[in-house]
Amino acid sequence: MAETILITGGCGFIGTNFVRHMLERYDYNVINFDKLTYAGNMENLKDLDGDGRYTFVRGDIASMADIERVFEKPVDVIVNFAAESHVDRSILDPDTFIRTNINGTFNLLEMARKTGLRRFVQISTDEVYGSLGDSGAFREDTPLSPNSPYSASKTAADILAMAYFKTYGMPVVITRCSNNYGPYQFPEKLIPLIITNALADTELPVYGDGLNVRDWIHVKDHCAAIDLVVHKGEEGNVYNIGASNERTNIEIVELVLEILGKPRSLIRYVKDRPGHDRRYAIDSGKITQRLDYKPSVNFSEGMRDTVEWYVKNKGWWERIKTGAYLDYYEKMYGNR
Ligand code: NAD
Ligand code: TDX
Repeated sequence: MAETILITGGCGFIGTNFVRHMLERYDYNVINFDKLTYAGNMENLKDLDGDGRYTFVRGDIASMADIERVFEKPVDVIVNFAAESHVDRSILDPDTFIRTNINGTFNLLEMARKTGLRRFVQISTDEVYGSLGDSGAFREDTPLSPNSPYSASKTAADILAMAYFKTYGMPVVITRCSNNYGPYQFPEKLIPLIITNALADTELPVYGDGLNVRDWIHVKDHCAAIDLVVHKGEEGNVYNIGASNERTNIEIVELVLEILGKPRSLIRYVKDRPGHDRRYAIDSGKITQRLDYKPSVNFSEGMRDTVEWYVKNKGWWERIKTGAYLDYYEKMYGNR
């Protein structure tokens, strides 16, 4: 009988791409468990209606009653994407980050401890390592040093998950990936925000001096790496995931402008993010050597495809940008 994989947060950016990745390649029964916060969008997976291997359950990982409902049938593998994921929102309102990212992960670990399962994959982030200077890259043994309420909550979840491996022998594996880009990313994040603002000929807000560095990976490569970890990762291990594409933020903004043929005059330097991490860079040596990981998307091609996706799927982001998102945008950027 096919195994059941519980994917939490499957209506978000990476979860959507991962649900598709798994159904295209395997025969798992996939349960997508999602609270449908502002960031969750059922429209992303509408075409899976009618696929007998796919079930959507609306639920909150911070509610044990909701989790119990989904565990009425055995679950073999959990991949926990569900999280509040935006650093700026964590600065405005940290509450939900603690609730979902820490208490939610705790609930899933507790349920998995009671029922037993084959694998628990905790999707973490490179932000748990803090910020780098001009050189070097994060390795799995780099000390954890988070700087935002978001990254602190993700760090707490990682430490808890690893404690469940050490104390209860739970089959936990953790992944820490760098900044993702690609289709279905919510337009509050740098790349889709810049693309959609540029398409609408509105200002492109760049924090501080625009020289903070992020290390970009296409979401497809991230999903392929998680697939490797689900099937071949070793219990009790952390795997960093990246694709060696370090860019300053201003380089990213200029690249989007060039692809779209829009003017540099749209750029507006605004007040910096408090506690803004200067540079991230990921050393993916461990997953490359041990699990044969190799990213496949060339950065400039991946960026062109991503811009094209937002051009072709205007309706998807326009619906988002006209709803409650407008209030957030005003609160966030109104007086910067
Ligand atoms: P996202 O914000 O696009 O999606 C999050 C999803 O989780 C949404 O569908 C939302 O409805 C759901 N969710 C939120 N709270 C929930 C709750 N309490 N119960 C159930 N569902 C809930 O996020 P994303 O960018 O797809 O990130 C997914 C995961 O990957 C997160 O854990 C994030 O920390 C991690 N990550 C993201 C990146 C990145 O660049 N986006 C990089 C590294 C790691
Ligand atoms: O309007 C903006 N202007 C700007 O200059 C926004 C939204 C961002 N920025 C800068 C801040 C960062 O240096 O761009 C960079 C990227 O910002 P985000 O897209 O908000 O991503 P980041 O803060 O790096 O975090 C992301 O990567 C790690 C994800 O949102 C996290 O979920 C993931 O863990």
